[in-house]
Amino acid sequence: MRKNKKNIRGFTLPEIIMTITIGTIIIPPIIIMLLVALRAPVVISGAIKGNSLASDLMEEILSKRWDEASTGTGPIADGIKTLPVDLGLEAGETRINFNDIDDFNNYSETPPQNAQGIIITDFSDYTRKVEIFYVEGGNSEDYDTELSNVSNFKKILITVTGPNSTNRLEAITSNR
Ligand SMILES: [Ca+2]
Repeated sequence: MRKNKKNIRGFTLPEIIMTITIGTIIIPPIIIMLLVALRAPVVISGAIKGNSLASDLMEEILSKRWDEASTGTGPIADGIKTLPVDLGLEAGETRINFNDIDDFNNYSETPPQNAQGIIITDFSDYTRKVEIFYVEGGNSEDYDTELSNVSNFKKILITVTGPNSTNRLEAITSNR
């Protein structure tokens, strides 16, 4: 019996050589590109770092009581609120024992520290500054004008300055 060789079709030598040649040219650059992509460090922009530093500090500040005189049982009366000229830390207080929001007024740190006063690594060229002041708030919705008298609203303004970025974060807190 004779096999019909016409139906048995393999690759010719020129086809094999052509395939190997094309593979040799195309595949190495693709592998190199993949390796470079996998080894490339993740670059986080200065603005994102600044935003993260601002958010962290805002969270810490908001966790404090509204005023030195606040007891956690509700709003306090005007007569015992910290006067605008006295907004800031009380005698003997340092960062690790700040206990109310306005202790952070005029606070500045370079490099940034965490709530325990420990320097946050990788942010040595960043500065965080905080301003706290009374605003009208409420129905007036004036959250930008600094008042010279007490009110039921304090504004927190955080500015983070980095080598190539500036981030500002604001919040309003009410007498609680
Ligand atoms: Ca305090």
